[in-house]
Amino acid sequence: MTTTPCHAFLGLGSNKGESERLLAVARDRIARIPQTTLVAASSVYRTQPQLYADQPWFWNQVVRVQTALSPGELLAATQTIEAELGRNRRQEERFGPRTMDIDILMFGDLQVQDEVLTIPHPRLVERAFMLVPLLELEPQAILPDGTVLREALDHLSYTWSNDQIWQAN
Ligand code: PH2
Ligand code: MG
Ligand code: MG
Repeated sequence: MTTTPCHAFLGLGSNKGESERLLAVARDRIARIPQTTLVAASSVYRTQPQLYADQPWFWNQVVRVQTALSPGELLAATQTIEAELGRNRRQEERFGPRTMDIDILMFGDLQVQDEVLTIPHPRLVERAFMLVPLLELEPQAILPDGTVLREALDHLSYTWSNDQIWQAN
């Protein structure tokens, strides 16, 4: 299925292997996804692990793409890149260390909920490590349900501080 070109935000995360290099490779592969253009990339952030604390700090970044793919096609392409960068979902723990995680955070104004995909990302509003880089690219970002992401981040401010998430470059 093809749709009118749509702006989507992808969240990248790595805390296993050569994370900084893996982020660069992931960006390069994302730029080569068919019918898809890499439009912008946020700074790279070093972030304290959330949900499962006993693991190395992450490297996180958000990129904006323009794509004519459907959400399912974009997901398949990003999962191929994760696998090429050494990710093996069967061997890893949920929320645990990974070489590369690529999450679709937003996809235009689309809301998707099926067995494989939920858009916007269901935990985006709880995750400063995604909100901070996303807001760097799109300070006025609003979810399809009207949630103002700047306000969502402000509500989180009691659970994270600048020493838990900081810009690496
Ligand atoms: N990803 C997770 C779990 N926890 N913590 C940080 N700081 N960054 C992540 O990308 C991350 C996490 C599961 O996807
Ligand atoms: Mg993921
Ligand atoms: Mg994730």
